[in-house]
Amino acid sequence: MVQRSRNGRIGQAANGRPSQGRARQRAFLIAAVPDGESAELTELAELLKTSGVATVGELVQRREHPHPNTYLGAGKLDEVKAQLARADANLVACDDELSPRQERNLENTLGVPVIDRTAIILDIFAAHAHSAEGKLQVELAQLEYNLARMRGLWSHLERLGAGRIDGGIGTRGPGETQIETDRRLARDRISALRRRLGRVRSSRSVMRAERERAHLPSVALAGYTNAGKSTLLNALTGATAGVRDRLFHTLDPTTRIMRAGGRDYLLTDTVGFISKLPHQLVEAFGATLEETRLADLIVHVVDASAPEDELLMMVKAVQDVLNEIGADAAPQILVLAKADRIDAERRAELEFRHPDAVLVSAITSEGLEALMSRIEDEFASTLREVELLIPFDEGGRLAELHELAGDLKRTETPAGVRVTVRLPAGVAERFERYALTRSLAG
Ligand SMILES: Nc1nc2c(ncn2[C@@H]2O[C@H](COP(=O)(O)OP(=O)(O)OP(=O)(O)O)[C@@H](O)[C@H]2O)c(=O)[nH]1
Ligand SMILES: [Mg+2]
Repeated sequence: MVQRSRNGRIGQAANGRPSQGRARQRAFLIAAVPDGESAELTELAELLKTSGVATVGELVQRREHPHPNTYLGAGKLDEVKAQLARADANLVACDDELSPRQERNLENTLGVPVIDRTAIILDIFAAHAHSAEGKLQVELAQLEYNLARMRGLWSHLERLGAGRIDGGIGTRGPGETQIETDRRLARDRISALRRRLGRVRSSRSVMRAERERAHLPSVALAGYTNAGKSTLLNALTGATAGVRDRLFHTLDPTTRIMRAGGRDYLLTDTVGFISKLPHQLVEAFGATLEETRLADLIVHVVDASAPEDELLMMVKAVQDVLNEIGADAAPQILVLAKADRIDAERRAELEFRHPDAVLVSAITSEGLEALMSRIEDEFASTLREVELLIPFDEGGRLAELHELAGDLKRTETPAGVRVTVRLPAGVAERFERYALTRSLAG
């Protein structure tokens, strides 16, 4: 249930389930879309459904840019107003992030609470966060979002009488005098959250595990939300990461060892992306996104059962976020998942349009072997033969090298164990301080 509570946060209703029968929150969707772009609002409806809100109507205006004051043009707003009454909507949901001014003007004109795409996504993240770190990251993003819109929020909601939707968005609000206090409290809380996140991060178990296994080549699964990333992690490593047909099911990273061709790799599944991913989330989830940024290889998973234009849109949205977080330098493999859902014609089309991609299905196991070989090949193409001298008191390092490569040569010398081994370039760098010589080897 999307609702804004007393301090301006948006959160899931206590039971987290959509209500039965006629939905309590019935949203009318609006969007301003430039010519040539898809006018489909199915994803926004899906996001709302995830938050337990029903969709009862929609209106899309074709315009190059949203109106700076009212998002839609005046004529379209009249139309929306008439349709709201007919559809018996008690909430308007906008497919873009609104400026505080646009949001306020829309509410004044339409007479119902207005919520934007960012608030809806933040709401879902809040409901799906489980770990301490995840919860802190979401709260930070929500506060950043709300801080910008505190001014004047309460008084105009009171004028609207939004309280008539009991328990719905903006039902209660302190008076205008409360605003400055709220803003100060929000800023204090943001600093406190940043400090706590730093502490949680440095002690969290994932990070410890990472440090212990930092010598292994790392592969990050990245992709649009609901693409099938967690399912693929499970299929490739025998893990039991949570899988569900809903948006943003995974928020916390899970890392498992994948064994392929006699070598071990670290495979990490993490939060999914979406188009217009709120920048507040990208910032707040910096530590989580680090897993992707630091990976040696990115496996980009996309749902092959989506129509081609949607598939391209999702690939681009993911690419944009990868660029934004600085994860665009690592090599990538494109994986077309859910192959069991497509017919022969679409299969041929995909092979033609995406010749470098690997088609997989976690259900039939199709393509999993091929994907593992592709991952091996990516690292193999950077293999270097290195000669290392491992001191006797660093036996742990020798064990690591055995995990990395079964075919190493070792001889004992008075100074330590001399090892000749072929390592992927990125991994070899992590052993640089033991290097005796280094030579290129195909
Ligand atoms: N038919 C079919 N369904 C799949 C396949 N892989 C995943 N799914 C389904 O797709 C849905 C989403 O799968 P997840 O693995 O949770 O997707 P995700 O990318 O981790 O999603 P988020 O964590 O929410 O971003 C689930 O209902 C899965 O059962 C597949 O190969 N074939
Ligand atoms: Mg997942």
